[in-house]
Amino acid sequence: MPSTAAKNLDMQGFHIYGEILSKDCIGDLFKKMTATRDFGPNLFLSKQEYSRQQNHFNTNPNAEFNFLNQFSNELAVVEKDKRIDATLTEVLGQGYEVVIKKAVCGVPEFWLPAWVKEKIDNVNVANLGPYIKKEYRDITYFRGIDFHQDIIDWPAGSTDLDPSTFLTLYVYLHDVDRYDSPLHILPGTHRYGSTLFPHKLKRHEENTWSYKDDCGKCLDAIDTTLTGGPGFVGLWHNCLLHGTQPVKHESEKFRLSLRYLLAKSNTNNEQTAIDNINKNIDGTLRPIRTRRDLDKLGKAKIKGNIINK
Ligand SMILES: O=C(O)CCC(=O)C(=O)O
Ligand SMILES: [Fe+2]
Repeated sequence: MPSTAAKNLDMQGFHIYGEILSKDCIGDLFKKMTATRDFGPNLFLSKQEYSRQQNHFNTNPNAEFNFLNQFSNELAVVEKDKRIDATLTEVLGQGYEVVIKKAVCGVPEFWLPAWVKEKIDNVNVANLGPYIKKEYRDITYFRGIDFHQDIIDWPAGSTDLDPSTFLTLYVYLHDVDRYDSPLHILPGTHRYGSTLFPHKLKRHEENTWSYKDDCGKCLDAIDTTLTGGPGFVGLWHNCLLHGTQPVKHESEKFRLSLRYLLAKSNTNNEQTAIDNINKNIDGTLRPIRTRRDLDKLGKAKIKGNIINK
């Protein structure tokens, strides 16, 4: 019998554990993380430094250049959690892999230089990496990201692993309320598999969206906001639509969270829950192309933001 978590991933495309991790351990980690650098306007390049760059590529953390590497002991509270490990072992099988783990930072408006505000105005993936000083790009900084699927980063040929098995695990490190750029997820939208970004979404009531895939199939989804406290954990399928609005606090508060991308190992040939979940998906799981919003330099050529409307 599949566990509740596996059933939720199948039926809804996500599973919420809630605030399951030790508040003391998470609080300690958060304190250490925030003490390492001056989280604020000083993270940004000058306009002149920015304009010397050729493109917007390679501005995200990787395995080696990664803020989380200094916290491997503290991260045991997540990585050795028996409940999370049980789900991942059931869904992805023994020896599941961490494709990438990173810290994600939701940036408040007052950090932004005026020229950056102008550049990201109405951009749907406000990944601030290209505007951040190189030494601080070991974290991903967002000013919100429009509804997307995490498979957006993994078109065919981009990895040796099988992206249809990827799951994203998010951990909140402090209280995340509706103004702290909480995640918004659209339950059930994983069912159409991978579709092209920007997605075909129309709001027809305050909280209800109609979602069309690239073949014309249509479903309704209720916008679900993941607010929660320190140690809150959520897990979702690579094709689930989700996004964030910018931090709306006018205080100095910013959001710092953990994001793990997990995968079934190539050496695991056993049938696991993810294979059953993916059998119920009516669409492509190995997209050739995932987005049409970027130009050759990786800069946004299509503007307009759905989640902020
Ligand atoms: O934390 C954010 O604002 C972005 C969340 C997200 O969708 C991601 O990291 O994939
Ligand atoms: Fe995402």
